[in-house]
Amino acid sequence: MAASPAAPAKRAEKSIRSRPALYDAHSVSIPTTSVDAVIQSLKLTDDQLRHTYQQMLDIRHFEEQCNRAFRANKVGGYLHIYIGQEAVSLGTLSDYQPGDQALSSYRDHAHCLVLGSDPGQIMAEIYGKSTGVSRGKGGSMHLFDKAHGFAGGYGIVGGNVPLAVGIGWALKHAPEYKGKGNICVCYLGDGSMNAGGFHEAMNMAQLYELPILFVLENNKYAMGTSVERSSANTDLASRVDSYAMAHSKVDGQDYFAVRGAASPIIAAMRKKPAPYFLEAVTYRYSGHGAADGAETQSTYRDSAEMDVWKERDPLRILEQNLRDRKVIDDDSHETMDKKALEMARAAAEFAENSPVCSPEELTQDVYAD
Ligand SMILES: Cc1ncc(C[n+]2csc(CCOP(=O)(O)OP(=O)(O)O)c2C)c(N)n1
Ligand SMILES: [Mg+2]
Repeated sequence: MAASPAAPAKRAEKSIRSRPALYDAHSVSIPTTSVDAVIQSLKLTDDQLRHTYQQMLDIRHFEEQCNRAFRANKVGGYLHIYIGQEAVSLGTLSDYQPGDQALSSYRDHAHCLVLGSDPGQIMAEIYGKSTGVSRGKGGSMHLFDKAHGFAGGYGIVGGNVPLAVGIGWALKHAPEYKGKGNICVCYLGDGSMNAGGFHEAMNMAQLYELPILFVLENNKYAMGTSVERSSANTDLASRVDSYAMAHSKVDGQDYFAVRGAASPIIAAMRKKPAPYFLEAVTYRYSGHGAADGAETQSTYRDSAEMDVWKERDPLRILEQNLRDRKVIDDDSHETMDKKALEMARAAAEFAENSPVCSPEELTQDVYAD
């Protein structure tokens, strides 16, 4: 008997309010992490932990500054804010070594900052100024900084994933990179997992055993479309089973959970190249883009859901962990917070005072016939 057409119709009618709740990170099965075990096994010193916290504060203040700049009409083009997801990039890039490469989607400011790009040059790029990391021609979505191992942010959803395969191949086989133990870290959103190129890339990465850590930043939405509305199998990491790729899931709000998972994977990958798929379950506190204003209300996320996730703010979780261990206190916290705010303001000032591209520069560094 032919399948009834009722099922797809019913699926299409499903209200966004009636979807199964993925309200908290624990509704998916994620192993809990012992912070002390991570600190001990990685031998993290108090100075290193303070540096990590400073980096997270830097990302938060930088993104807030971007938001203010956007509202003041300083930003040319799109702006996608990373607030809420900070622990993911930080936890997976803390083991960066020179020669490693990272690439991400258009939500790319944090990745570039963590890798050590100059905040002023990142902000200048976001403003579209010629002092920007891509000389003002890429904007917020297309940061690029070869010197710091950032192989780009990409505006085409999933477009960076096949590129990571090329980079992974070069790191494993090209004479100038081969044998150095370098890896590629490729960030992707849940929205890229149904694109054809994603599946081709997973297959090739595994087939050729390339040193690529794929980091899925599962913030549960692709613009206004939830994972439940777009994916037949919502256990996203498990989908790379089809390609025989190793995978796991972590709590993307907890720096120590992400770092505790990523560090041993990266260490193993440096010794013996092979890909790994790490799903970080996280949440963006802002709207999809700065223009959609969905921080406080939304047509696709209800406020109860947003409130639950804001309780699990990665910055507050890291702060509490470090206060509990007496690594930071009120005074040091205030000093670090001020430093981050000043960094973000100085970056904006640099961008503000930088020139736009001259007409001659517009045709430089672009392909022409
Ligand atoms: C190939 C392609 N299709 C559609 C779009 C439009 N688009 C821009 S962002 C986006 C959502 C992507 O969501 P996700 O991958 O989950 O990343 P997030 O924004 O959540 O970080 C879409 C569909 C695009 N940029 N590229
Ligand atoms: Mg998403």
